[in-house]
Amino acid sequence: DYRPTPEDRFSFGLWTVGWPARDAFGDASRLPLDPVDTVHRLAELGAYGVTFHDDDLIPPGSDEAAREKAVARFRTALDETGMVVPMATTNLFTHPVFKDGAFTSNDRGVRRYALRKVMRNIDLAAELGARTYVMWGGREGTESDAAKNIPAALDRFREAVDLMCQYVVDRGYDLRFALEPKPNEPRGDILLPTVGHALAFIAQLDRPEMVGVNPEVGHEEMAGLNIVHGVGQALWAGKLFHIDLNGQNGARFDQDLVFGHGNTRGAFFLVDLLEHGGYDGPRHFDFKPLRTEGPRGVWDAAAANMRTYLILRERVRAFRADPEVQEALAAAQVPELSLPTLAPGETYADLAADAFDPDVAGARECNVERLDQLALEHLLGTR
Ligand code: 3MF
Ligand code: MG
Ligand code: MG
Ligand code: MG
Repeated sequence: DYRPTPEDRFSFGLWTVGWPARDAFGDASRLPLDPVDTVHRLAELGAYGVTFHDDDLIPPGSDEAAREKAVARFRTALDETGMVVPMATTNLFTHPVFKDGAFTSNDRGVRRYALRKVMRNIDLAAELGARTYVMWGGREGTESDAAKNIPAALDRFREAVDLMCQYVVDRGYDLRFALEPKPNEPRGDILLPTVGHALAFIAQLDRPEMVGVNPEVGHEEMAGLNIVHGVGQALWAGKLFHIDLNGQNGARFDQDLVFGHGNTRGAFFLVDLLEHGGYDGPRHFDFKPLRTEGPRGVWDAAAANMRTYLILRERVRAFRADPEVQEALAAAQVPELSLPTLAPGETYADLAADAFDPDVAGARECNVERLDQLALEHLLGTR
């Protein structure tokens, strides 16, 4: 009956259901939520975890006493519900101080302030048991390339990530970082725009083993890219530390729809990859309930993310178990790709002995259409 349980490891950001639906053209259409209520509601719905930006939990400008009170209330809610905090992150984008970037602001004082803000929230993340710390550089970018030296910005980005890794090591925290790529919005162009850019950046760090990626479905699709390929390459590189699931309809503004609302076929193949590709981390939803919705719609949407994931999980399992699919996969030579191109003991010199007719191979049928229709029919629930 698609009822989520903590074993499914579904998590939500406080900022998702808590989004008051203020956008670039309109005022808030909903009231803000109390994080404590959010933890209780999410637990009732079957989630296991909740994530936050520092400012989601501790309203900016809070004094020490208000900060401690907010954290204590949140901790009590976690204890009462058994909810965990698998991930935390920093808001380095709302306050105007970050308008030209945080780690990559041209202003050195801003960069130093951003690092202090991150370190402070890393302490809280570790205290609350988080194992992943996400870095989304929403303001690290440009509208005018006259105003930013990109290689210098990447030097500063690397300096910041290296420093934060050093901080975690020095403190002895059991925490890894996950960079979240996004091509644009709020900046015209954002640094580390795709999973591929982020993976290449990680290779340049002092401690690459401590840093992975947090791909978001909608972010890759905004760039016109295939999220299954991005997540597949992250998994292949051992870098899928976390994931932001949501829905998006192609290359346009960041929609943050419910998971599966948008590119549903992509969602089907993504669940197949997550379930069968060796990812065992949280299934984290980073979505926004539609601005049209009130309190009922907000929780309908939260539940819909998990229900859709579970439906798709059932569908991909049925797809894999279907004997006709097995046969169609074989007919499309899908298992053959897992065989190394050279046999054990062979060298490239052995290739010369092959009797191979490219014209015959060129004329072979790849049998993709039947397989793809079987996938679609499983997705549509007709098989
Ligand atoms: C923006 C995002 C961010 C990140 C978050 C870190 C506000 O498009 O996706 O959400 O996910 O900052 O997890
Ligand atoms: Mg996003
Ligand atoms: Mg998004
Ligand atoms: Mg996100």
